[in-house]
Amino acid sequence: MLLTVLSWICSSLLASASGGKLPEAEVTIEVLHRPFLCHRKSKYGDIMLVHYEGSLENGTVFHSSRTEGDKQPIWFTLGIREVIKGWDKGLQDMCSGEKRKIIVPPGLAYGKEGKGKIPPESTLTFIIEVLEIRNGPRSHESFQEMDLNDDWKLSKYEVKQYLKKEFERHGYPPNDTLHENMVEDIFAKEDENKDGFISSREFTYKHDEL
Ligand SMILES: *[C@@H]1O[C@H](CO)[C@@H](O)[C@H](O)[C@H]1NC(C)=O
Ligand SMILES: *[C@@H]1O[C@H](CO)[C@@H](O)[C@H](O)[C@H]1NC(C)=O
Ligand SMILES: [Ca+2]
Ligand SMILES: [Ca+2]
Repeated sequence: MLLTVLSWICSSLLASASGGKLPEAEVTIEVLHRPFLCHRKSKYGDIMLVHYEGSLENGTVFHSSRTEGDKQPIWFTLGIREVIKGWDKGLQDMCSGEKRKIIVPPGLAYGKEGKGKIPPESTLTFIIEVLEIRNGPRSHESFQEMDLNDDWKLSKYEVKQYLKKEFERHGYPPNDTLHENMVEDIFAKEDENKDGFISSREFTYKHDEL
């Protein structure tokens, strides 16, 4: 999906933006429903489709994906700070169909600033229902899919083929210039040892942020 391609490109920026560390309060997790069958559990780098409702300490709901906006569930990538830290921490090991209540301290949510309807220093409660879990762009499976010649590294050609395919799948017209620019961007960020390939180690998320 295009979104995941873009989040792949942005992920190293997002991961490095999280700044200094203080001892932090933890997320409280309560499992409200867990399906009998669970084929896989969510892990860092997965993309997840969820419905959620968020409320303040006094019970006021500040957002509900089922009733507000376009009423659609949202996709996000777990573990890359695309969402608040409390979600990255509190939504691991979930099954498709599982429902959780998580209580997130301000330090793992919107902190001192708050955001929109959320006042500064708010502890937030979310009811989150997972509808779908897919391999994210950083998964082992994605790497294997991209590594056309199975040599455990990605060449520029392989990354470009992947972008082309993803854009086509989303109905975008072919644009060689765009894809080449994106490939250059990706290699500038991800090919750390500058050998012209992205190794599986370079490809995998660095998890030390969490
Ligand atoms: C709950 O807190 C929010 C933010 O401080 C406030 O706007 C809202 O009026 C409060 N609701 C109730 C029922 O106290
Ligand atoms: C292709 O992408 C380039 C670079 O992003 C852009 O400038 C150009 O307008 C695009 N061409 C088409 C036909 O969309
Ligand atoms: Ca390869
Ligand atoms: Ca490399």
